[in-house]
Formats: sequence, structure tokens, C-alpha cells
Amino acid sequence: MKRLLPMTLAAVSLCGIALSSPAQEGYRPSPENRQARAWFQEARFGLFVHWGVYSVLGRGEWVMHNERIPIAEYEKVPPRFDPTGYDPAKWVAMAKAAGMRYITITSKHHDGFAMYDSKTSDYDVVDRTPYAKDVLAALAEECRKEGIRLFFYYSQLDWHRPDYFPRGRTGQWAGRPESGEWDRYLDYMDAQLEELLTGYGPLGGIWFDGWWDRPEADWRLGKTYATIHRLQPAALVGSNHHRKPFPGEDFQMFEKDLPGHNTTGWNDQAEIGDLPIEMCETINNSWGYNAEDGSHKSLKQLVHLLVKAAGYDANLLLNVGPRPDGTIQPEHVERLAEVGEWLRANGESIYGTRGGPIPPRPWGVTTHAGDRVYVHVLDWPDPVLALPRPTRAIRSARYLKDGREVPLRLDEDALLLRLDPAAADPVDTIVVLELGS
Ligand code: H79
Repeated sequence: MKRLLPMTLAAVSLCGIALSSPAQEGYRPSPENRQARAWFQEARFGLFVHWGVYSVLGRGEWVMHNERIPIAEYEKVPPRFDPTGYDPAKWVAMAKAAGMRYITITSKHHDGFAMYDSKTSDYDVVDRTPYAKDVLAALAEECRKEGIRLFFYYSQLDWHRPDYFPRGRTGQWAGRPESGEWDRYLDYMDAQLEELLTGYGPLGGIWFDGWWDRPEADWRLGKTYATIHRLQPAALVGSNHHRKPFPGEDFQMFEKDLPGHNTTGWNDQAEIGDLPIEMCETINNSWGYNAEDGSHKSLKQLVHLLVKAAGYDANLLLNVGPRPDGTIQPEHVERLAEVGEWLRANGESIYGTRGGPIPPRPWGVTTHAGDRVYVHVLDWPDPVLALPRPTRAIRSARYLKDGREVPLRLDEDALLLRLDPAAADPVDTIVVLELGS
């Protein structure tokens, strides 16, 4: 009874929606899985890759839906996909130089097109494109060689399979018959996931997306999640459903939002759970390659994303959308190199840290590791910064950049840091507090 009660509550508390298979009830992560979670939390920075045949059209990964392209038309795109410039060694080297520790790539996006050699369907890169090679296999091999963990994004939503029926909120212009077998669609999805979990070596995990297209549906998550955990106990399961984590998930994600924020409007029900957290963002405003989108974020904006994510105790998964020739646009390659340079100088305030102890503030955030607290001053014009007085003694306060001492004064309830305007860093002024007993 004691064990049953919280689960029953979990099942009914999902925003009033009664799920007939509320994920993997009673899930207890294996020791390997716990270890993988700890690794994930320390890693703090990953590369998101949105790559599919949609890159040929150059208008983002939603182009099929947004432009109401029927399947018969969209199927003419794969024969144009021939990324002769695809070199996974370049991608992985770029990610490593940026300071990223893992890569999450689209194995199948909402358009239903698999970027690997699927045996459950011929709607994939090997069978339908002149390129005819397994994109994921090549990347997996390179990642293994270079010590980068690889996650597969998998879209549960599918605009191509007729069995994805009843239809959800999107994909209604694909020209499919108004009938289909939902269970058969789920079998298909499970079979593809099994391929991904057995054919590409040890994975970091599976990054689900698209549940939100049919929140009322029975997705058989319990079965799917259990299969993943059985095939690869260390693989982390996460889903971009914008809700509190479901049982069986190993990390929680926030799309284009800091944890607990709702600037996008679709995270209103995304309560924070107690799993490792990852926030994903784009460098410009597009996930899949968008030739028209020149709104690239500056180095400062990108570092602020990473630092704020860390201050909120979350990883940052930063996206690139490779071009149809397999190369990554130079604006993004350059920005990532700059972020890497920043991390080589300041990485100890990010990697292996946890968010806090001071909650995020308008002036910036804090991170901590061992006896050190890193005060990231992102936006503070005045010479004196007041922090809540720590409960532990302060042995020293120094700039991370050059080790110079920061004069401080302790009040009854405040720690006052006197910041030297000449030491202010336009991106992030980091003060390291060394705590004693
Ligand atoms: O893969 C990237 C995007 O293609 C995908 N997730 C990232 C990681 C994504 N799908 N949708 N969105 C991002 C946001 C769009 C949400 C909407 Fe809706 C879909 C608005 C209207 C339809 C979901 C359903 C939110 C409101 C209704």
C-alpha cells in the first residue's frame, strides 16, 4: 500500500489527464543508470543536431507541416539528399573544441524519415537517398573513438506513417487515409527504437519529442521505456512532453526555457521534478537548417545561456542544423569555437558544478563544487554586490580570471563584494569564494 499510493497519485496528477498506461510504474533506475545520470549532470554541455532531408529545402524541420506539403510531394525530397561533405570527424572535433561532452542527433524527426538504415521501413537515408549511407552509424563510430557520448532524438509524432491515427494536433495535411491502427504504429516505433538501441553501440540515451501532439493517447510508454532500460540499462530516457517527468524517465528537459520559466508559452505545466535537467536552445532561431535565419546569438548570449543553465542546475544542449551538403554553417562553427575558448578559461565554474547555493538573481547566478562557490556576475553595474551571507566561513574571494583578491565585508545578514570596475568582464565576471568550515 505504501508503495502503491504515490504511484497512483502520479498517474492521476498529470494535469487531470487519465493515462491508461502511465509510463513505467515502479521504475527503479539500475546502478548503471544512476552512474550515467551523475555523468550527465557533470557534463553540463552538449551539441544538439537537427539533420534530416528537410535540410534540402532550407526552411526548418517543420517545413512539411508549415507549408502543407503532402507525403507524395515530400517523398521527392530524399532523392535530392546527397551530403557529400558529411564528415562526422569534423562535427565531433567541433563539438569537442566547443567544450561539449555529448551529442544528441535526430534519428527520426516529425517528418518520419529515418537518418539510419532502418529495417522496419524503407523510409530512410539508405533506401531513399542517393547518399545511401547510414548517417548515424558513422557518427556513432566517431563518437566512440573520441569519447563523446551519443544520444538519439526520436520523434514519437510521425507525419508519414498512415498508422499514426487518430491524428493529433499536427500533420493533418499529409494526405493520409482517415484510418489506421494506433497499436501498429506503436509497434513500428518500438521496433525502430530496438534497432537504435542494438545497432549503434552503447548510447547516452533517447531524447523523445512529439508526445504533446496527442497528450490524450495511450502511448504505451511503460512498455517502450522498459524495453529501452532492458536493452541498455545505462541509457537515459527523457521526453520533451512539457510536463513533470513520467515514471521511467531519467532526465527532464526544458525547450528554449530555463527550468521553471515559461517564456515560450508551452512550458506552463512543466513542473520541475527531481531528475537531472537539460535545457535546449538554438544558436539562431531554427532547429533544422534555415537558410533565411540570420539571427545568430552573440558569444555573450551563448555564454549567458550556458552559465544561467548551470546556475539553474541544468545542462545546456545547444543546437546546430547542418546544411544539405553535411557541413555546418560557418557562423555556427565560429560561435562554438568561441564558446570553447571561453570554457577553456572558465570551465571549472561550469563542469562538475551544481546550481546555487544562491538562487538565480537578476544580476547573475551561482554554481558550486566542493568548497568553492562561483559567483557569475552577468549584469551588475555597481561596485558593490550584496549576497546573502553564507552559513560557512569565507576563506577568500578572488577573480577566477587572475586570482586577484576581491575585497569583501560581512554584515549581519549580507556578504558585500567590492567589485573593481576595471576587472569587470563584458561576458561574465566570475568571483570564486573559497569556503571554510
Ligand atoms: O525538434 C525541435 C522542434 O522541431 C520540436 N522540438 C524541438 C526540440 C518542436 N516541436 N514543436 N515545437 C518545437 C514547438 C511548437 C509547438 C506547437 Fe503546439 C505545435 C505549437 C502548436 C503545435 C504543442 C502543440 C504546443 C501547442 C500545441
